[in-house]
Amino acid sequence: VSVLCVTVALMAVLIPRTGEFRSMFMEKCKRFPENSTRCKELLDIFEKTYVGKSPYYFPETEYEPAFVAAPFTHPGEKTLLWSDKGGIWANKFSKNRDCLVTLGDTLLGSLVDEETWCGLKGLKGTYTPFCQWCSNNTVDSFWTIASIKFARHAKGVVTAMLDGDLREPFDLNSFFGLETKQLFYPRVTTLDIILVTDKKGVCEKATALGELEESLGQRNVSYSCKELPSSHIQTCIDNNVCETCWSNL
Ligand code: N1C
Repeated sequence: VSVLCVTVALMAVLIPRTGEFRSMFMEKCKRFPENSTRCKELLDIFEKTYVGKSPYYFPETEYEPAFVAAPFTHPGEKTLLWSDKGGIWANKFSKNRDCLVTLGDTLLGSLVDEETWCGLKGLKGTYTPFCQWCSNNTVDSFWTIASIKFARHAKGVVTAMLDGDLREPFDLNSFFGLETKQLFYPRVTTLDIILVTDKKGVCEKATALGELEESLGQRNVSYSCKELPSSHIQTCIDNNVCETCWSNL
């Protein structure tokens, strides 16, 4: 690879994407009419978190002001967690109706869902291409603190949708794994696991689920697990059925 190519690639990577990031943030924010007058203020607070700083080894606590400015306002009883491809069904199930709420449905979560952002030490602006090259970066740190806070906001019976076609439907080291560790009795009474699959007996087979049940038990949180075909979930969405989609089974 010639020196020229490396230089061009490096320059492309170092071009700030501030304008794009700002317009995306403002556009998504305005989808929440109750907050539309505060979008610019929220954007300033969010940018202030990382602009001019290194993208890596980024402490989660830096995002605290953003969560103070845009705290979770949904009822904790409506919390819907997910992992991996379970997220596809969780998001379909929660979107555009007054039923359960995923982190991606909340104001802050939705603003940065599927986005990448970071700063560079001593430079202005928002960058995107290299933000996630190292661990504990601006993006991972955001999802870490957001997941912790979202799970701590949860109350009563909490639901989680997981991909039941995987041999292990989740990893304890995932964001979902981290969320489960924030569930404590009496604030949270039960974690209802919904395994999206056409198969039967997956609840009993997965080692990770056994470990989850045990860890919840240590915090006096009950555990339940059900296998549900995606066609059944789709029927519930089509007929505007909420938790009775599985609680009546
Ligand atoms: O590690 P995961 O997901 O199992 O965590 C999912 C879990 C959910 O319950 C959410 O509440 O953590 C929360 N969450 C998000 O809502 C979210 N939206 C987008 C965690 N991560 C989220 N993302 C991005 O997907 C983010 O960039 C992160 O790195 C991935 C996590 O996907 P996963 O491993 O399938």
